[in-house]
Amino acid sequence: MKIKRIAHLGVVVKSLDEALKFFTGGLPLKMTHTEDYQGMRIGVIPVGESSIELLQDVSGSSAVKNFLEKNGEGIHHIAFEVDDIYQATAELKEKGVRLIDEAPRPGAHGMTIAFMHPKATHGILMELVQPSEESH
Ligand code: CMX
Repeated sequence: MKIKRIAHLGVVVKSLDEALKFFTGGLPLKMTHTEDYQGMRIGVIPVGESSIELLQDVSGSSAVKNFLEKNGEGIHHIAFEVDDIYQATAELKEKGVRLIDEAPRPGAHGMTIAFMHPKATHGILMELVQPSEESH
């Protein structure tokens, strides 16, 4: 498995609009696009070769809802870009690393993704991503 870069840091926020006042008003950054994905509103803010992915729950039952209730706003996950996500998940499985997604699945922004379980990664939710031609 080859990890190429940190693709993004996922940050859970209560309100994307409110958070942008700091991330693009306070910091000299720009949001390049938003996407509605599985009950979340996601805002992507490039930072060099990586980005910050702001995640707002809009459905009341998304994957970030529990996290926000338990922990409040903050860093939710770190995503690594790999060159071959099928090979990467197979390798991790073989090494006994607990995966949330045993098989890679379609994620936001046209990426193929797979999450490892935070109990297997020293308390950090980690995602593997592999961009496709349509990814942004
Ligand atoms: N970072 C670190 N630990 C986390 C965590 C996170 N983001 N989310 C949950 N945990 C920990 C909890 O603290 C809990 O630990 P304890 O048992 O010690 O209390 C344990 O993991 C289980 O958490 P939970 O709240 O009981 O269970 P959830 O129903 O919230 O499920 C998880 C947690 C990680 C399995 C689930 O959120 C998941 O499947 N996540 C993957 C998908 C995802 O997060 N998508 C959102 C990002 C958008 C995208 O897809 O890019």
